[in-house]
Amino acid sequence: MSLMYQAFGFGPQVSMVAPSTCKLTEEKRKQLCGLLGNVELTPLASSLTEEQRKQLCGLLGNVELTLLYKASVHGYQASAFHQRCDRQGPTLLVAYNHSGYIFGGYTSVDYTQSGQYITDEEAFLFSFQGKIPVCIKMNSGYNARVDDGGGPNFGQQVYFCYNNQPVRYNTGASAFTVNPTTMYGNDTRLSEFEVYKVEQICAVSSEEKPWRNVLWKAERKDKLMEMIRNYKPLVTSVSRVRILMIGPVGAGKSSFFNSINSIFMGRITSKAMSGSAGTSLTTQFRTYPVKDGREGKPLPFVLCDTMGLEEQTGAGLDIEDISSILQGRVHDRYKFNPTEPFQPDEQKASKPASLQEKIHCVVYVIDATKISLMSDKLQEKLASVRRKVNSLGIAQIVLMTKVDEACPLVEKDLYKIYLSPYIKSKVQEVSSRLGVPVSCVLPVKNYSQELELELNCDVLLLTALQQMLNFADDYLDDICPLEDKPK
Ligand SMILES: Nc1nc2c(ncn2[C@@H]2O[C@H](COP(=O)(O)OP(=O)(O)O)[C@@H](O)[C@H]2O)c(=O)[nH]1
Ligand SMILES: [Mg+2]
Repeated sequence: MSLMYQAFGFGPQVSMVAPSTCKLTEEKRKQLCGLLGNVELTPLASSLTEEQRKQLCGLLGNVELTLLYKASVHGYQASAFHQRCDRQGPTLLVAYNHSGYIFGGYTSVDYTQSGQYITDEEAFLFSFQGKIPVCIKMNSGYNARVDDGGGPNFGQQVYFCYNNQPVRYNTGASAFTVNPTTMYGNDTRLSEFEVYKVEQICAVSSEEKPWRNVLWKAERKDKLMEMIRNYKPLVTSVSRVRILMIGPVGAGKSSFFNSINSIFMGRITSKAMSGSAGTSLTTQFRTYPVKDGREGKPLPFVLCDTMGLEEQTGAGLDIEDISSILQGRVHDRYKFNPTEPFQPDEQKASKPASLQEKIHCVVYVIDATKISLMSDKLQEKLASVRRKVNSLGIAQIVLMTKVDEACPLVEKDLYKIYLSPYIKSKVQEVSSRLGVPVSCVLPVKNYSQELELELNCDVLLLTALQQMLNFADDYLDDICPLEDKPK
């Protein structure tokens, strides 16, 4: 981070970009003050810790933050803000309140007091939830802000320095889906407010090395599709491996199936109903085979879609239902009753299901934007599912969806996913919350609003699917070590 020096006694700010600790000797400092007259140089110090700064930079890519304005030094007046922050390019605002919340927002467009409405698709709000900033993207079709002489605002909804007051929240506006309690503990009294200039660093630094290697090429996509087409489950009695997707409502289970189906169909499809209803939209147990193109053969896997895992007991999928599914007792289109667990058919229950009908790989589908907000109840429910799956020895993977919504850098360029320290921290967080190794967490972006396939999206989704097939093989190998293996 650069250090800015504030020259008291002078009108304009005297800024000297220097390393984050002051390296001026006392003698040099005196010499410089001599050039400026009777002034004192005090460094404008950031209130962010090094860790918080890194986390925020992680949301923005390879950037440098330079502190332009600090309310405790320059005053809470909108005019003081504009004097230092107008025409500075992209800026990041960071507010600190008396309840200990750190929150703010980013805009990629200059402040100029033009009086215009500003569209800025890159704008977002954030709030630290524990050590990690959670990003709140702007809802589509809204203006990011009005560029007037007042204090900075986001969607005319969250205002900083409003009427020279620390912060104000306007409940009438809806550009951002903000919960003031989660975002800042409903406490509008700021203890500090800072604005940073955000500059991209062009030089390739050592941090530019991806933390996982992916070949973002059409050949790689073709190769993955070929490997999946030609895959044969390790045990001959199983013709297609069954992959069960489990996760909260809205995590992207149905969308994952739709995305994989789209890739093999060569166009966007939406066979499984997906949507954003609050409670489970999928209430049936569905097993979805995927065909290799319109007239093609069925591929060697079946994706099983369940209704959501809701945190309350008596709602959503129950642990007993999951156990029945894992053991292959639930048929396609079985309609779950959230208040009553699955009742097996008497006759069928007497003979155990064949290995072909059982689940061979369990995929926990988790929304990357919700990890930090995961309730203890949901975490406990997932832990009990995991205990059950563990006891049956079934392979498990975490599919971390919505990486585009979680990180603006990734939204812009999906291929930067493994350069994003933010996504890396999310992968680590979900790994520790669910108790699965980091290597078993696969971040993806499902197709959600696109009309055409995108290469990078496909590569990521196919890599995840291929890993599921590998894991299913490990399970089959483990339970049938002596069975006939296909050549
Ligand atoms: N931006 C984005 N949206 C997604 C992604 N995956 C799912 N969605 C959206 O999230 C919502 C819920 O998805 P859905 O598949 O119905 O979740 P389910 O309840 O787990 O089956 C839908 O509006 C999807 O379009 C993703 O990776 N990125
Ligand atoms: Mg669904």
